[in-house]
Amino acid sequence: AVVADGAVHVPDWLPPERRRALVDACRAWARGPVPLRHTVLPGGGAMSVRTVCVGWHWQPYRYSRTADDVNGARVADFPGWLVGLGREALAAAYGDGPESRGYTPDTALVNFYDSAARMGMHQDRQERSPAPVVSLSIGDACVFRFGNTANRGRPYTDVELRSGDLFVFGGPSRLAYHGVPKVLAESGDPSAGLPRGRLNITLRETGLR
Ligand code: MD5
Ligand code: FE
Repeated sequence: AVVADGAVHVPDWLPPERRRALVDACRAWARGPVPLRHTVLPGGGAMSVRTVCVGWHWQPYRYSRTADDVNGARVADFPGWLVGLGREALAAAYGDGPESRGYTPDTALVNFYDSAARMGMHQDRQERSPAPVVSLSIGDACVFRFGNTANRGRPYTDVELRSGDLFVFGGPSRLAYHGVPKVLAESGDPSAGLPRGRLNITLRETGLR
């Protein structure tokens, strides 16, 4: 479904065996070289989600190759198969054109939500590339709030994201405010291999080198 110009929700896109494979890959990244942790914001507060990054390390508010705010290690390389997954995702959302074939994401942010975790309304503006963001959800469902480009408040649209759902944010939607006000505990997907909680993987082009 097209939620806004450039924002496309494809429910149940990822089949169960690919959900499990992504969960396994995320578990391996969470073991190192940089551990899954609550990112600390400049004001001193810790985010309620736990995050691990691949390719480039996101910290508020810049990308680096090393996790200077965690253990100083260089983040895991961005694997070629994840570029392929990003291109498949863009083709599913927008069609198999030059934009999909040329998509070359170089960072993945892996966010793990327990049932109490939230993400406040924000824009993703650290990337220098205008390329779309690919979002994959696995495990418990959530309420995803898709807002406008002007401010954190209304108008916004609440969308339920469930296990296997794909959401692509491009074009005019790339800089929309968005957040996760609620995880739907125990709404899960036993086939995904996650005992509890929600996993979200976003693929992005940083535009850095
Ligand atoms: C999540 N993650 O469910 C969301 C899904 C993040 C984050 O927000 O920054 O890690 S990605 C949603 C997203 C990304 C880029 C643009 C827009 C939404 N958008 O224009 O609405 O953990
Ligand atoms: Fe975001």
